[in-house]
Amino acid sequence: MSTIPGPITTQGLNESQAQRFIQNPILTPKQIMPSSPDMVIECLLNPGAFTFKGKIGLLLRVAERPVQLEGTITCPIFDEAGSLKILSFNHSDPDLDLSDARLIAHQGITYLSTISHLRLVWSDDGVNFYEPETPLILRGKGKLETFGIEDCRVAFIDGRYYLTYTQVSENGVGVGMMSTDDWVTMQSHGMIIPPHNKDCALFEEKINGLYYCLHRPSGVDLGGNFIWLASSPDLVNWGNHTCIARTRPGMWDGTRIGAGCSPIKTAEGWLEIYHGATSNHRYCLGALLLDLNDPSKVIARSQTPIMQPQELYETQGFFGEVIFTNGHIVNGDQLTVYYGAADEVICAAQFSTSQILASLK
Ligand code: MAN
Repeated sequence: MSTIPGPITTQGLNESQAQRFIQNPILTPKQIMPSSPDMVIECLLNPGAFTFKGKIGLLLRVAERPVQLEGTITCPIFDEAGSLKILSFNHSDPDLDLSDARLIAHQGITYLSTISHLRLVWSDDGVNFYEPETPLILRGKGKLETFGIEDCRVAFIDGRYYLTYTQVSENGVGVGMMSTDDWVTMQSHGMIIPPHNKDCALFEEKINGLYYCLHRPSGVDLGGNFIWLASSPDLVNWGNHTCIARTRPGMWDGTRIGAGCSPIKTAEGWLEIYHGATSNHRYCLGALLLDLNDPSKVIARSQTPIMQPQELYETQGFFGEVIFTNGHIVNGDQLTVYYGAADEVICAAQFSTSQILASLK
């Protein structure tokens, strides 16, 4: 991997580990063109990250909605043929619940307040990003993506990039997969894990002859939002599912947890950066260490977060108190974590992998 020039960083007040980029936020909604003139980008968030031909690529999640008119709230959805439809609700409607900025709840049905697509940007230094001359825009397609696609992880396996992302529709939330080797032509592999599931991170090499992934089903009544492990002979058909980490009531990861991107192979085990949230939707980052030979064995787990919302761009925004990652770049001991802050802007922070490992002891 090529060495990317280091950004200037700043350390969080209560953290020994995260060195935030001084340039944060490195991308904001104003820096990207909406997908059509009648749409507004409300949020840029949760990018997948990878290296390709000496550059760093981010696959941004771009969340848009139509220009809002006073007195109404509108939400965009695709129909199965791929045309955009706009649903409109009156603010004075007593059946309307807008208490969560991410959702529009009406008469027992929940819609998303924005619709997301994925957009590719490149960088030579990991800090300044630009769109390619021919933009790569990946939109939801078909009946499983009518509410859009979100939070893409990028894994490099056997010389090919595999994108695992959240497919959202009235049918539920599941994991889709695409692959490419040139970032021009994409091959779709369809839904690889059915609803309700998201946060799917592929291991970048086989273990004992099988591919592995982390994923996050959501239990109904029993169970919860826990991290699971599965294996596969071909990256498409997944089995041997097992729950490897549950939420810890009362702690920073008490209500929901989910994998970041691909586990990092270290001498001590697979290091996975994951998000944990409280019932108040405060999202922090922590780490899990999994056995190299049997990743269903959890060797260690962060007692306290390795990074938590504290800068203004993390505590305030479209949905405040959120640090959410699904993309990082590893360069020796240096780990650059790209993340969505307050569900509105893109930021980055550097860590030392060995320091994270030491914090787990
Ligand atoms: C969800 C995720 C993210 C989002 C967080 C915080 O759990 O899927 O898309 O960033 O909530 O809103």
